[in-house]
Amino acid sequence: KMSLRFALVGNPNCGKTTLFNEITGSTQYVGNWPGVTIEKKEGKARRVQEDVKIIDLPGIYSLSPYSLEEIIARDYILDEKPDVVINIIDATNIERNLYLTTQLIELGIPVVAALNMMDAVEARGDKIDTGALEKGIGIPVVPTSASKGRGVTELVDKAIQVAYAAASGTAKPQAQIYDQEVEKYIGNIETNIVPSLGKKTGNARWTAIKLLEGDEKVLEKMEVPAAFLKDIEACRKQIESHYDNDVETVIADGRYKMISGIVGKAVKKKSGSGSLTI
Ligand code: GDP
Ligand code: K
Ligand code: MG
Repeated sequence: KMSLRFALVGNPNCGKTTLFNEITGSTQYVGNWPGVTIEKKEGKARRVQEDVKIIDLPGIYSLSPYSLEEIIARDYILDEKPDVVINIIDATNIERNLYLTTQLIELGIPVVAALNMMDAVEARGDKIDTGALEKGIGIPVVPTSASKGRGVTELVDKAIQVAYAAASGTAKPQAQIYDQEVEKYIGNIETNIVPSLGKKTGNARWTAIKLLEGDEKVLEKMEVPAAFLKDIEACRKQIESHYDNDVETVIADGRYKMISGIVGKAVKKKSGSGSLTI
């Protein structure tokens, strides 16, 4: 029997608090994140044999370091290393919500998705093929309706399974989701620069992507030497001239392209209710 820690991550209004309450019941306590007035909630999972602590991270749309909420969530995941991140996806807004999912997966930590608000999807007459979604994003997906208490036990059980699998070292290699041109530079930085950096943060691939994106927090944290900064800048210039666009946009477009491919396969909207009708 292990002591586990799961972090809840999702866009604002995806049902995170409802799910947190449903999982933890009356065991929760509320404080603040150090130095800021953003609420931090923790609790223990009910109805499970294992000792599972649940942390509610701030609602965010992305893991870029532009808002306090994003920085808190990202730093918690990188520095405190929860055993599993439970990513809550608002199924009625799946395409937008999956943007954060692609970034969480990139961190290389165990992630389980809660496909929440499935009752609302069903009420509209839409269908989501969970299997196709799992295959597309490469992580387990559990349908839930937090406000109706549905799927919550299954979700926590799945997260426990994933935690055990991760502890036994059966993690899969990450999918390459960007164009060959972009992957070439990611691979280059991952192999030639990341291993030589004194400090470590995240996994090597994630760090390489962040360096390529010019993520200031990561550049700062890693204390990247000037010679490497020059090499990274050269990679950025190559990408920018190849795509005639800035690197951040090229990388974001890679994520959007992957997401729309997955959504096209997994979501069937009721006839007449949208452009995704198949
Ligand atoms: P948070 O901002 O992510 O913490 O979201 P909340 O838990 O506050 O939920 C936002 C709204 O969605 C509230 O009105 C909830 O009652 C509602 N909600 C949460 N989960 C579900 C669900 O599974 N189905 C439906 N229909 N509504 C939900
Ligand atoms: K809310
Ligand atoms: Mg909330």
